[in-house]
Amino acid sequence: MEKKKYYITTAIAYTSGKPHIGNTYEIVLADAIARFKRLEGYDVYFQTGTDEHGEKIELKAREQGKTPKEFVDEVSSEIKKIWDIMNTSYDKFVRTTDETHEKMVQKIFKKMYDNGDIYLGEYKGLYCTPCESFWTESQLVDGKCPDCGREVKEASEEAYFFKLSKYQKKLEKYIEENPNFIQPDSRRNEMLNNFIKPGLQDLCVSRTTFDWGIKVPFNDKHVVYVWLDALTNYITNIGYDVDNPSEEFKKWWPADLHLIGKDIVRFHSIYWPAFLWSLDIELPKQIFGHPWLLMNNDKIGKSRGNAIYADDLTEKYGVDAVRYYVLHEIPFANDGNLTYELLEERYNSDLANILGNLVNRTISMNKKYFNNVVVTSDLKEPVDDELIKIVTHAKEKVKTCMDELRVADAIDSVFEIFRKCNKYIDETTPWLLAKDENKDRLKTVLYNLLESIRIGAVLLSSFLPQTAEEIFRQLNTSEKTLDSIEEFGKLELGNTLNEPKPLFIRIEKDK
Ligand code: ME8
Repeated sequence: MEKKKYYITTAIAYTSGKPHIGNTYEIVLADAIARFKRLEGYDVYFQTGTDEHGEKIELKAREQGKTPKEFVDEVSSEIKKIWDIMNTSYDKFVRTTDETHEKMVQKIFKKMYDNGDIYLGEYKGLYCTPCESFWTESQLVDGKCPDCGREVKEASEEAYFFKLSKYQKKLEKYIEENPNFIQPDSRRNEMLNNFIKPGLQDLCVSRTTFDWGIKVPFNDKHVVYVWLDALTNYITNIGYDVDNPSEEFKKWWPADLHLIGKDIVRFHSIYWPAFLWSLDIELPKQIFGHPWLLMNNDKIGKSRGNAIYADDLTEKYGVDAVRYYVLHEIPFANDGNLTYELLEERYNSDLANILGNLVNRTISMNKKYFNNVVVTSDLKEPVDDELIKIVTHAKEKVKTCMDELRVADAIDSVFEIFRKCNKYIDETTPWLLAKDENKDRLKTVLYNLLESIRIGAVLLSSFLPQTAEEIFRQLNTSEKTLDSIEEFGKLELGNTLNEPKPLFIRIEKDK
């Protein structure tokens, strides 16, 4: 049977500077979803990359005495490096300065012009340079940019416009009829009620005030608006062509999920559908606007001096600890908070204690009592059934959470296994069984623990891939698939475990 496909994208990050831990959250979240889909047997294509044009980037490059291209080359590779440090399994890292992308954006612009959706006009408005956005008077908050709170300036220019207004009714109807198109619901309602229903104005899609962008193909005084340039990355990099879309494009499009932050849902759920309709292309299946990570309950930003970077954190705590924190602490629809205290607390209590200690204790006991060999017996007790029930049900729970993109809840469901195992140790007291020379019962207990840990590791592998691999290594098992946890008991009898090795070393408070 042909595998079902799953195409997932993240936002492409601005190459204006090094991405902070908030930006990094998104790629880790997407990675967990992509890995889980692969585990489920989907043919996954996971795309990420960088958004490299625009006035802000041109200015930053100038500040540093570099050409825009030199500057974006550096920042883009820095971003890619962080995505790699975080062990993210993207299939393609795209850049909007790639020639194929640039050429296709020009063709797209021309197609929209030829079909009458783009026309030449004059733009007068209030412009926020850092956000590359024009605003109307009524959209400003205290006279400032509603997105970043900075000053806006009057600007007027000859410009091309996209007929966004033409698509308003169609968009309203589409979003109302497809409640899952924009998620979570709070974002969907915000889009409908605050932006779409009050009316959509035509969108200015070219600029003449700076150079660093893709030239409008038939009028090179103009560069293409960054959001038209950026959004189309989702199709230009999978072989879209205006006249003759490739087989690759037909295979992957429509995207199953555009994973983006809450601040850019507007661009993805209003401009993007209209652009796609103009090109006569189907809409993506879902746009998910994830919440933000805050630092000490404050917005993370370089100008605030509180930016934290993933590489600094991983150096101190390890990659999987940082992955665990961001995946676990940011709930489905509300912002999450990062503090060093909470990070260290989670590290010690969840990773070092509940998980690390469990694995270490279990493998050490098996070494001590059975010389590292995996054994079992027929001696069962009701307390085993309770454990087995929780462990075998976890898969469905995790799957349900992941289908709804409730990743933090999914991790909790995996940890329920480890919590239950710890309780099972307290209930069965293996050291007393050993003392009483109740070896057969001890065999069952240790097998149940080792097998539960294996099942937990299979489910953990999408979130903490290195940790899961290390558990498999210590268990010396090749049973790592989702199928292998359908039933309890697949851990190979007679295998010799590897030496126990702590997964996470506790952080001492005063260090
Ligand atoms: O918006 N917590 O790029 P970007 C979580 N180039 N996510 C955060 C965050 C935080 N504190 N801060 C930012 C852009 N993000 C455009 C995208 S897509 C066609 C173009 C998220 O580098 C933000 O919401 O400013 C966005 O999804 C991503 O990081 C990249 O942000």
